[in-house]
Amino acid sequence: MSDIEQLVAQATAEFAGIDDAAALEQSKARYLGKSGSVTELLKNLGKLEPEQRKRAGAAINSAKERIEAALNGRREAIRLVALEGQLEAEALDVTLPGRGLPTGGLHPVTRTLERIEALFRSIGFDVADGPEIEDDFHNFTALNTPENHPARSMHDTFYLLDAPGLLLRTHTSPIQVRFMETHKPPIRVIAPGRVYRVDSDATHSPMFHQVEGLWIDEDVSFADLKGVFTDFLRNFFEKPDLRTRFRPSFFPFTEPSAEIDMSCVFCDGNGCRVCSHTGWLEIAGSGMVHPNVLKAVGIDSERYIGFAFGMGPDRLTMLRYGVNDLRLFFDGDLRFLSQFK
Ligand code: 2NM
Repeated sequence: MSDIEQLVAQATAEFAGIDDAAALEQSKARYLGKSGSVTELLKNLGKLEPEQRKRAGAAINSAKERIEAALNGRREAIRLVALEGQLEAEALDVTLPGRGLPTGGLHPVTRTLERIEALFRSIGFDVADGPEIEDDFHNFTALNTPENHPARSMHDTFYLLDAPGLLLRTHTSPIQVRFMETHKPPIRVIAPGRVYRVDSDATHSPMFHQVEGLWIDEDVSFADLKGVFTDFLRNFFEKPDLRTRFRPSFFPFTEPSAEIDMSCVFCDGNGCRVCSHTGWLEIAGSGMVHPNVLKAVGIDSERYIGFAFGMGPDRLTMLRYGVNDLRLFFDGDLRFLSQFK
């Protein structure tokens, strides 16, 4: 074999044994680089006779071409191996199920409030709100609850240390008071919101929710109260056969006053653990608005009369969803809250 053919064989064998791109380029330089073996041969052509130069030139060029072909073949092979490796390393299983986007949801008590609002709006009630920091007049005095009344005691009411005369509202009645101050009868309004009392145990939170309702006109009766509230409960719990009973009670702002019980939504009134085997659940307070309340807001108590009620949407939410601990609503634990999405 001539020197040139040996060079081709050597280069081809050398390339074949390399599987690294950088090493291959170094190897290429030994044959085709500035001072590579093939380049050296070409440089020496000038020393030959024209006839010889022609033949040797053709042989060297042929060798160069074959070495380049071997080089390019090897380059391509190395590139393909690298590509295979990369594809394998970056493989995606497009058949895996998606992880989903974490979406928020409304708090269960918010859902109850919105449900109550929608039901009362459907029978013509307005929905009002007001400040959570109130003054004595709107939280107590206007509601026929005088200066020395026990409900005003430090035990029940959060007073603001730096603002004498201001307190955290203990019920949403001050919303009703403000509404009556600014609207003329007929008045139909519900007042949902947060209220605050110094009280904290398994069944009492220092912050809880209330929804109060008020209907004032010339001829609103206790029978209207019974009809409106019973109808509301039947719609809220989606139980057309739900029954109510009204027991005599006392509130400073209503006369007469009544506690409202409903037939137990778990046993339909037959008696179970939830209703302490009585068949009844206490669900709201109510009554005919006291004339002193109407007088305090400038409504003619000889001409106008009406009913009011107050209920706890936190408890309504517990009953509707079967939750047995009030504190779950205010702990902010997503394992609990995300069950209501
Ligand atoms: C209750 C029970 C009975 C009530 C009274 C008023 C107002 F402002 F008209 F006087 N609003 N809500 C009321 C009456 C609230 O909660 C247990």
